[in-house]
Amino acid sequence: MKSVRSMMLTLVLAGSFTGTVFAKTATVDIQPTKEGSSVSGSMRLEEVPEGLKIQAAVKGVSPGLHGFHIHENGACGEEGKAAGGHFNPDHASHGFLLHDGFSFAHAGDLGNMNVDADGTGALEVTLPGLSLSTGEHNIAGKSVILHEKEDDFGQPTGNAGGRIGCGIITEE
Ligand SMILES: [Cu+2]
Repeated sequence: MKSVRSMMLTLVLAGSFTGTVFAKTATVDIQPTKEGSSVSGSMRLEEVPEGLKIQAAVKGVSPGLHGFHIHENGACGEEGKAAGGHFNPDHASHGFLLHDGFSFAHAGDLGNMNVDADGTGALEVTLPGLSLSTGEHNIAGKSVILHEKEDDFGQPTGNAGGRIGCGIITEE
């Protein structure tokens, strides 16, 4: 009995150790979609036990709320249109993922980035269920889009207008 117990303890310890060492991370370099635009930013993503931790910061953006989403294609061309629609593997309607979950929001519906009078904005959120490694909610290689206008959560995509910033989620 004693040896079985110690073996189980070893397995548990090995599991948590592995989880710590191999927690996946990714970064995004947010670039302007149009020449002459001052928009820039970065984002860091990290798998944590509660989900996927996202830390984003932008600058050179007009003050106010700007829709901020994960889009389905890992591409930023054509003024951001190449990124395609919102990442939406569940074929859900548009919403706010943190509040509405995968059944009532696109998996890419991060909501809005609030930009201050000095043109900078930051967002930090942990989203349960998103991943950089496995399952249908894996967002590695997808794109991040910063929109011209506020996401008002209207259908079908939040009326956030043009795409002013874009970057690709790149695993480290
Ligand atoms: Cu979008």
